[in-house]
Amino acid sequence: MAKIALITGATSGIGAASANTFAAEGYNLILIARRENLLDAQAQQLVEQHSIKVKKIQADVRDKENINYVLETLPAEWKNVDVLVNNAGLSQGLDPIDKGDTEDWDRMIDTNVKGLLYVTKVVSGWMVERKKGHIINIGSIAGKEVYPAGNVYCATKHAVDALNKGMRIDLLPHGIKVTAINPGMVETEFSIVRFKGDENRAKKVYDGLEPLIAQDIADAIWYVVSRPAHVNINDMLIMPTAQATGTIVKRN
Ligand code: NDP
Ligand code: 8X3
Repeated sequence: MAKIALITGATSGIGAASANTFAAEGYNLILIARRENLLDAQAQQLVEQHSIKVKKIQADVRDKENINYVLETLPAEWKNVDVLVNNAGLSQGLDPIDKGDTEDWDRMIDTNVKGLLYVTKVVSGWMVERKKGHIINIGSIAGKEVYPAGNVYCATKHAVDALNKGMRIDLLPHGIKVTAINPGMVETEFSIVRFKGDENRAKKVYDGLEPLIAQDIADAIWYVVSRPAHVNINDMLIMPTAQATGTIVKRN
């Protein structure tokens, strides 16, 4: 029987590339994101190209009641999730702490931390029942260090780092693998979202250097998922060659 991967934030960037990779490996997919048109187009492409099954869930991971409802009402066969990729996330704004917008802070904390928790609570419960599964948490270099004006985004990714460790301890008795994938700069919609649609400012982030692409991270996810049963990759930090730390980069 085909394995199942559930990917949050599947309509763009790392989540979309991961969906393609898992589909190419023959996984059936549960895809969660808010933009229904993108979800529809992506599901159609994956089904046509890879002859897999896709369950689309148009939902906001911040909506606790709805996330519980849409997951708990899935048909039983879709609850046999082998891999959960907690990827939905965002940065909003890049301001010093005294200038930050509290709505941006709420959006980041609610999505990157609470949304991840709401999905994990339900899906890890299914994994505990089956005594198997693998949870991949998408953290960041921002979860390993703090950079100027990164304050709240960095705090959310440090929380993901802590949760990744906590999940591994709690789920150890049940044989469930837990891995953090921590990327540096990946050119996706991330910077466009961070700068609220300002595409010029977003482009400048990657000026004069070669950033990672979403597929680089999807490849890393597939690497950790495809290790033998006795091997767990706890944590992976992946940077463009042109990036040494969160802020030190080499531009041509
Ligand atoms: P994108 O903006 O390209 O993709 C983000 C995805 O998350 C989209 O599919 C979006 O879909 C979804 N999403 C956002 N908010 C919600 C929500 N409330 N509910 C459901 N889905 C949501 O960015 P990336 O692919 O780069 O980001 C993916 C993850 O990688 C994030 O956690 C990010 O923090 C992390 N990361 C990114 C790095 C980078 O440089 N790009 C570096 C390090 C980590 P929709 O809008 O349809 O809901
Ligand atoms: C995204 C990478 O360096 O912009 O998590 O924080 S960074």
